[in-house]
Amino acid sequence: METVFAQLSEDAKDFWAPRSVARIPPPSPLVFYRDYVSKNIPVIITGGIDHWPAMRKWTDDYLLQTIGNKTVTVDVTPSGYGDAVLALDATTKVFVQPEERDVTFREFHTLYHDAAFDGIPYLSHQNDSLRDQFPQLVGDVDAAIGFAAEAFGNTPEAVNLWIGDERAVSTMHKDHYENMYCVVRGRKHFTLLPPSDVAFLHETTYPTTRYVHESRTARFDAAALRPSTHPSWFVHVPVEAAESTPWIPVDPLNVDAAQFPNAKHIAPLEVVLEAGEMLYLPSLWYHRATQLCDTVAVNYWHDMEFDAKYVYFNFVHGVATAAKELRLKTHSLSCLAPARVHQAVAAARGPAPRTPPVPAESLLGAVRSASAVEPAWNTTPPAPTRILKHQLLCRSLPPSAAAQALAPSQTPLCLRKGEAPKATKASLLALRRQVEMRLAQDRNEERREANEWWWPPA
Ligand SMILES: O=C(O)CCC(=O)C(=O)O
Repeated sequence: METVFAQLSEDAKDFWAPRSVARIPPPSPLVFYRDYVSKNIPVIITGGIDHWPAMRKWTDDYLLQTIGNKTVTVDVTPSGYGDAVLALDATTKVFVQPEERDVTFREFHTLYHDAAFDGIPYLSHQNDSLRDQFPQLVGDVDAAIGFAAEAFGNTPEAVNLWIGDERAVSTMHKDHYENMYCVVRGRKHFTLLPPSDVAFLHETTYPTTRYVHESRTARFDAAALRPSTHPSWFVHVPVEAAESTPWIPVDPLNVDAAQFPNAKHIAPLEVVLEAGEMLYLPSLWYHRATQLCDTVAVNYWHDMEFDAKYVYFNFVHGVATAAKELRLKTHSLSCLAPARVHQAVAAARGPAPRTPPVPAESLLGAVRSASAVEPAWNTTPPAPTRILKHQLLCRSLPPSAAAQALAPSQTPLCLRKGEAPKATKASLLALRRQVEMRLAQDRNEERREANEWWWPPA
């Protein structure tokens, strides 16, 4: 299997993914679409945001004066690595999110410059943070990058503000967004890998946890707090309704070859984005990001097109996951940690006794009502394909009682990347799979042809 993935990676390098990221002046929408978006290739655009008032205005003094008293959400971590895989002990790894603190921008500024502060603050809230938390600054940047919005065929779904320095790192991950990332001040460093490298990144699903500083533990159940490797920081591991997050444990800049042998095939692209430049970071590309100094940036996330690349990526992702599971199953039991032995024994025993099948009709009903409810992210009713797309990506769970009853442990909503969307996606896909299985069992061709049930009723 490894040779097949290695061949895919070679082919990607030979025929598609560039060996370096080009710099171009602002293109026309047509050229941008033809040469980059449709090919899913990153590019840096120079001179595209020189006209932004932000380029002149966004000094510390101006920001303090304009938004100093505004409440902002700051991500704080002991190590600078928020949204990252963390080893709690020799056998337990978790996906850890940063502690979120609501403070005034002035307080953030003080913490950020305070060498004695016990933590690394990064203003990286996402969730449309520029438009949502900083309306006073919105007029200082363009509402969208014109040529890009036209090429993508939509307006930005989120516009985010990022303020941090070289201490903060966003670890390797991918997004279902087309991303236009603009540096206003400072320098940003990106490490990029094409989606075709998915099999080399050892994606694994980890329990979802969050950092908690010792000064803020009072609101948590002590039994759910685990010590972290930083003496004054804990990790909150929820006991009930635990969620899990698939994430990449490989750091492309510091590969642990013993733990992650497949990562030897990666050849990351490294990009330094200077002030005034913007990176087109194509959807599904894996990326790690940090700052090389004090940096202020704004990015625009646009819905991606769910076309052939999405379908092929899902297939390769699925094959990579299956190959990993197969490798685990065939691995000698004596080499496995106790939990794995447990899993392997359970797998060897085969599936649990069948429970009576849920009638296809009630599953169909659940899916229909899940599809029919308009999601809450937009006041304009989205077109049916948009609903389907969002359900598949699960940025918002249709608040259908039926869907929730079938997936009781999953929490609705979440704009934040890497959180509940995955869980919701899993629940909808699981529903769909169950329905498809029942339909196949029934061999009811008529019902099969009426496959539109997956689409919301007109
Ligand atoms: O700037 C960062 O720290 C992360 C950016 C990122 O992951 C994104 O825009 O998708």
